[in-house]
Amino acid sequence: LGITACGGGGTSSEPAGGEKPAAETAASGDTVNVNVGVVSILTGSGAGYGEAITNGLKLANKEITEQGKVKLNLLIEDSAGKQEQALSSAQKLMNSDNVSAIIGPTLSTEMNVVGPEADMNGVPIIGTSTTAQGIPQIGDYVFRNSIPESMAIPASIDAAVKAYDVKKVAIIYGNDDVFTKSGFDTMKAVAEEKGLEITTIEEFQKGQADYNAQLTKIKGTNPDLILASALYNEGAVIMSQARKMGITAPFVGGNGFNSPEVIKIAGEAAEGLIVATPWFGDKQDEKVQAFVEKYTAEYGKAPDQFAAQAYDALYVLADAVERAGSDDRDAIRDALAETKGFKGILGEMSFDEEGDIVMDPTVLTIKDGKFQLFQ
Ligand code: 1QQ
Repeated sequence: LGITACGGGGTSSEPAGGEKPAAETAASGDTVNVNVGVVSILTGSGAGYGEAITNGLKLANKEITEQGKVKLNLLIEDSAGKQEQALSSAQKLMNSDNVSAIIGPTLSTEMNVVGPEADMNGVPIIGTSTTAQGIPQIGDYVFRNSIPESMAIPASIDAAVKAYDVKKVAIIYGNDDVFTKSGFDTMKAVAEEKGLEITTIEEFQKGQADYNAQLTKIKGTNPDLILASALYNEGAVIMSQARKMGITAPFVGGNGFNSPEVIKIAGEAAEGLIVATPWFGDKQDEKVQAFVEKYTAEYGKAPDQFAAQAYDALYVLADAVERAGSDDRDAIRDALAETKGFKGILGEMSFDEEGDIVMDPTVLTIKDGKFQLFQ
């Protein structure tokens, strides 16, 4: 894989002398005891993503601890969805808490600053929800188990074009976020590739409340389909305002729309939304249903894609830690890179040579207030 000694792993956080005493590495017998940092959105806009992610991680960790092969101590930090806070949280985890690996952060915008820092420090980091172009390519220590927009968007647009007579599309996207911009790039490229006419391209910013100007323009161009690249807060409001204005064209959304928060906020206006995701909670699969049951019993609501991806990610990490047989950052990174044919609740996944996920998405739609198979 051509791994260089870049950063070398933990130079700043290991005790002087390099090697940790065996007693610190082994909890009891040969159970490897590892500190795992988590950077997630726990407060503010986007906390719906972070809540699902941390719930998924905690549930997985409970089971992993019970199985007793490795012991992961989760140290959870709030990024509030902000780049600077994500970075300072990660620095604290790496430099003071001596973590062997990091799960998160939630947004690609955050990963764009945290990823290079983790890579420089030689700390393996797994994004469980980051879908922008270029995330695993940040460096050898950066992985993700979330399907990139570049794989999901073609699948959802393809399904929409097959189901409806689509010739003209309008695009709306957030121009101040790494993920929403990347999703837009893919949407535009796919539309062009398919020979669809792009009637208008509209932009918005995080936290915007009024989309009247953008939606009026979209309505005037009478598209057959609207492609939206947004996080759930903005995305849901865009859908409700569109329906209130009498826009009836179906929406295709990127990863930001894969949250039940969209249904909570937009209600009926969310009906008909088309997305692509590796997670389908009603899949007739023993492992999936067991997870749904356990999660629902624990948290009083069904898991979403973000919970499922986080749950699988912690198992992928636990598996790598077990194979590494130590808390050494480099050894864990190398074991992670060798993850092939891992069977989780999302299905079977592998990391490619860049640390990106290899897995096919499923196309879903919102029907009767619920994500269902789009067919
Ligand atoms: C990203 C995303 C967001 C929707 C994560 C919550 O996909 O920032 O990459």
